[in-house]
Amino acid sequence: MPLHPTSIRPRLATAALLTAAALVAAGATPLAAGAAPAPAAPALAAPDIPVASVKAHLTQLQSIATANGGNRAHGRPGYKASLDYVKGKLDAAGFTTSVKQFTSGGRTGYNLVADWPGGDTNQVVMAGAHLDSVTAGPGINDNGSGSAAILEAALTVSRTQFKPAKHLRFAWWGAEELGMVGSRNYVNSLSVTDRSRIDGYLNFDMVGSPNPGYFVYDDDPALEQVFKDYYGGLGVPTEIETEGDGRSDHAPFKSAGIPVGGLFSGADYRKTAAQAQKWGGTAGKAFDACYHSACDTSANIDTTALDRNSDAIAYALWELAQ
Ligand code: DTR
Ligand code: CA
Ligand code: ZN
Ligand code: ZN
Repeated sequence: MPLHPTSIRPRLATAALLTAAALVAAGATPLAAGAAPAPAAPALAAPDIPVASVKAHLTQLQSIATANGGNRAHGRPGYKASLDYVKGKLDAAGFTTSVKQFTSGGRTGYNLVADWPGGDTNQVVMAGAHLDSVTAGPGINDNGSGSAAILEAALTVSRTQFKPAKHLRFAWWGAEELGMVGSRNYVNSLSVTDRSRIDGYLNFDMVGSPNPGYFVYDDDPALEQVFKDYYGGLGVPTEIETEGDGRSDHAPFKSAGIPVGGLFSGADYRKTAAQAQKWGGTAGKAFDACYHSACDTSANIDTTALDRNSDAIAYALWELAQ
């Protein structure tokens, strides 16, 4: 049984029931007499994601920006160098990677999709983050943070040789800052059947804001709940994400009828006094005062928020995919 009653697409349970019913209708015995059903493998607890490893990826993304005119924007050399960095790590860890090229604004962009071999490809659990920055700066919180967090989650899948029942897929999107171009391109490229195979898409766009809030997308009840469970266990209160509805790469998935969820630590909105009470930080100041600016550097990260959100990502993947 799924952990949560209002689960994302409970197709497995439905399929199992239909199969059993069909067997009974055909006069077959679903189980040999006396044979006990194979016990379900015990669910593995999610691993801790080392925040130092996530920060090491951010250091690399910062260096890439510095070496390429100060940004990692769509159509600029810093974007492709970022993609090559992430792809190199995933290839070495045993992922099946694919780079899809597209054109936007007369410049070439790329999505990177990484599949972890195994699991039921009719039940895909997907995590994504945009890898492009704006041209104004290196984009370390927006969105090196989400990119590095899901990269380290993927590398942890490999390190632990996680063998989930469902199929895991990770994606790094190009040209989000031009209007979710890469993710829209990807969703448009999928057949109706391939779309229906995605049980859930989790989006991580800004998860290390320097004056952080803890926001959970409320688009799908089961995906929302898994993050609330994680934060409930930490004793950290969360709020529903309202700042970015439709403003990131989950939007094309949602429009296509795919359940979406995600985390967000805040952009240019200001933290209220009530939020500073429960989360700490500075009331009256933006969650990320360097949003879309040159100062969105590796100094523009709250390590605690990055750590919690990285661990929450692993928790959600391990819960949803087993
Ligand atoms: N990260 C911003 C877009 C954005 C603003 N608020 C939210 C909330 C949730 C996700 C994304 C956003 C950007 O890419 O510019
Ligand atoms: Ca951690
Ligand atoms: Zn942005
Ligand atoms: Zn962003």
